[in-house]
Amino acid sequence: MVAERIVSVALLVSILLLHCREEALEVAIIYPDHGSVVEGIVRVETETSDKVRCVIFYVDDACIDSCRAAPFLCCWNTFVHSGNSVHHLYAIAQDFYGNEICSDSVQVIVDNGDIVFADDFEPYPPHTYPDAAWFEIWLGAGSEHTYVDEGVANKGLQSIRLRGLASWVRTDGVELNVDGLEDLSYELSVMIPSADSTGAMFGFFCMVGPQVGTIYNGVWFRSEDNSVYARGILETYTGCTWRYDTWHRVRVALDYDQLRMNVWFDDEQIVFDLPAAPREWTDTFALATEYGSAGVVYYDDVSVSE
Ligand SMILES: [Ca+2]
Repeated sequence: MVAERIVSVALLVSILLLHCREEALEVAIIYPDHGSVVEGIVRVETETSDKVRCVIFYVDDACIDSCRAAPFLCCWNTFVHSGNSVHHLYAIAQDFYGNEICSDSVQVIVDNGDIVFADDFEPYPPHTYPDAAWFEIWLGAGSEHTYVDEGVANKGLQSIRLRGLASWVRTDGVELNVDGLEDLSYELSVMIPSADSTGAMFGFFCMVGPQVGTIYNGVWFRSEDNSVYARGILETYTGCTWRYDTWHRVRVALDYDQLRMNVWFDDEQIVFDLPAAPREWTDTFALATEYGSAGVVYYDDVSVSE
C-alpha cells in the first residue's frame, strides 16, 4: 500500500516536471562567451527550449537577424564596428502563440586589428546566403544558385558558390570602410570547376550606368583564353594562365596615394605598378562571375587589410 502510494506520488511529480519542462520558453546565448573578445563574422549560437519557434537577435538594441528553425543561430558582421568597442548581444525567443522571453545580455569586445574585412564562409549554415556581410548586386542565375557550399573549400569545409548566366552576370558585394586609408590589400582564393565553367572577376565594383557596373582595381580570370587580366583603371594582360578545378590565390595591393596597383598570383608577383582607380570611386568589394558566359565560380578566404 505504502509502496503503491510512493509510486503514484513519484509518477505525479514526474508528470508535473514534464509538464513544466514542456511549458517553459527559454533562450540563452551560449556563444560568444560573456566578456570575450570577438573578431570577424561571429556565429551567435543559442540554447532554447522545445517551445521556441523563432529567435530574434539584437546587438546594442538593434535587430540584426531572426531565425525560424533550430539550431537558432545568426551570423554577426563585427567589421561594421570600430576596434575595441563594447557591444551587448541578446536574443528574444517566441513560441507558436507569440509569447516572448528575452535572454540574458552577453557583453563582448570587438577587435579586428588591421583587418578591414575577412570571410572564410565557415560560420554560415550550408546552402544559405551569407547575408551578415554580403549582398546581391547582380542576380545571375538566381538567388537559389548562389550560396555557401559545403564540401568545396580552399580551407575549412565551406566556400561561396556563385552562378552566373551568359546574359546576366552574378555579382555579390560587401561594403568596406576604407575612409582615409592610403594603402589597402586584399587576398582571396578562387576556383572555377571544369564541370560548369565560366570566368571570374573580382575587385571594387562601380556603377557606370543605370544597368551597367564594372570592376576596378581587380582581377579577371577570362574563360576564353584561360588567362589572367589585371584591371586597375585600365585592363592589362598578365601572361599568366589559370587552371580549372584548381584553387588559385590572388593578392592585390593598392596604393591609394600614388594610385598604383600590384598583383600576386599564387605567390608570384605578376603586375607591377599598374595605374589604379581612386579610393573615392568605390568602397564596394565584389566577387563575380564573368560577363558573357554561364557557369559557377567558388571563392574562399577573402581577407582585406590596411
Ligand atoms: Ca572556407
